[in-house]
Amino acid sequence: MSILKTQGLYELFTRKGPSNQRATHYCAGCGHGIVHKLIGEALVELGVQERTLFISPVGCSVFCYYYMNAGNVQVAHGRAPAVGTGLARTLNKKIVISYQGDGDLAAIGFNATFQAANRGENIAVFFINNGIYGMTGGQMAPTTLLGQKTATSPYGRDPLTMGYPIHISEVLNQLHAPVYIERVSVADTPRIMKTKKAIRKALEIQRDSKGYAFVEILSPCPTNFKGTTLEAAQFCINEMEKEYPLSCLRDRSAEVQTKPEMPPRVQAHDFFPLISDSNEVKTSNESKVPTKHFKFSGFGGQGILSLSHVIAQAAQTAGLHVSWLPTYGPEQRGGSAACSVIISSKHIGSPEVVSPNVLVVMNQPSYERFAPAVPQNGVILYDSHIPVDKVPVKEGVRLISFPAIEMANQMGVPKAGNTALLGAMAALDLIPLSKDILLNTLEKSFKSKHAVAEKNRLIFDAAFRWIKDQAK
Ligand SMILES: Cc1ncc(C[n+]2csc(CCOP(=O)(O)OP(=O)(O)O)c2C)c(N)n1
Repeated sequence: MSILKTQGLYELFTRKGPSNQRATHYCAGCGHGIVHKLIGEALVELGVQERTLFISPVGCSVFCYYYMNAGNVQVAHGRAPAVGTGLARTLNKKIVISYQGDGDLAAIGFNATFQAANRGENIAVFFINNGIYGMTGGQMAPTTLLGQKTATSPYGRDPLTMGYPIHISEVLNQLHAPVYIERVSVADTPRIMKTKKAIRKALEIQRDSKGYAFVEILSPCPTNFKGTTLEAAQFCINEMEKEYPLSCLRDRSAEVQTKPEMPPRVQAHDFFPLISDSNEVKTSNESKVPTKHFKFSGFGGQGILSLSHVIAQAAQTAGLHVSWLPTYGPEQRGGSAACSVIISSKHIGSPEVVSPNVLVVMNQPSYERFAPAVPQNGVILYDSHIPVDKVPVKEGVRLISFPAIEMANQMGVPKAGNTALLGAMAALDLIPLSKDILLNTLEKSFKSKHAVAEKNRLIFDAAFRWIKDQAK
């Protein structure tokens, strides 16, 4: 008798480490392997393998990406619904699978699950309920049965101190949006056949973009149930099913309509250059500028974020790729704010700026924090009040002192030190954009406050002239 190759899984499981393997890492009798096989087969049967993105969680199934022959993403513990939401919304016509254990889904990730279900995201969720944290050694999960002994409930789960098993399918069934919710099991062959149908249905719902589908799968964990494979399967049937009856709680797939595609305003390749067809970009003006990495930093309230925002918007207006990544402390006022901006005619991978070509700082702590990271040939534009001699910078870094705060004060708008810096940057040619685009964007940022806009324009001009005069 020959054993047929499972469809939808890789032939060899190419893993980091010594060798390629034909076996998965799962224990004998574990339900994960069976569910993988069923999903793989359904993807092939439905002809959707090429447009499927499989999200692996943290848990025993963390290595799903070694097995599933589809697009793969690995996410942080419990975050599959959040990442799935992003993928499903930006990649039209993609089938997004969120594969999660009960620790991952019902404990750390419960809120993300509940909210994604409530929004009716286009995701198929396969919830592997083995009543235990398998990967970490059999601790109690939200789904552990009353009286069940685990590593963290050695005398059995006691509802007085540990609460009751959570029925996730029933909880989600309170929500309006989900299209399909079914609880199945892989404890024996007839049950596996039903699970196959449920998996297929959830994937059909995704194929037709009909919304949220949730399949809970009771699954044996012989290692942590501390029994044989047969005993673990029997535990699923005889004990787990009493608490979690198998049933289809909801199927609205025949009534609901295909959801409209997301507007093209949000396109995947804007976020994921690595999975776009090519990294070549056609910007609207076809301009080619070298990629520039900026870091802006100062106290909250000094206008660092507005300054960087104007530059980012101006770059966008010029048809360039741009990223704007602010970071700030928890304080509403004061605290420090920093912002990474990247401008490029190519797609931008990560928005984080570690070694800025241009660092603009408005206070001493920011200088101390970021100046050492500026690489050779980089520029540091700093407000003149900052003592810079205590912190060494790399050789070949150009330090430019500019009295932005003083100038803004003298011109009667103390808050406009950021605008003065913008004028100085324009005069120093630190931004690969024309002065006109910068000024127009600055003006627009004040919306209808014409008087303020005018004052800021004057400050911009004064700063521009100041730099040019210095250069003479
Ligand atoms: C943020 C974070 N918290 C905790 C952990 C430890 N951890 C890894 S897997 C896991 C639980 C896995 O259980 P489950 O989701 O039920 O999957 P199973 O292993 O049983 O398939 C935990 C708590 C982690 N990796 N990351």
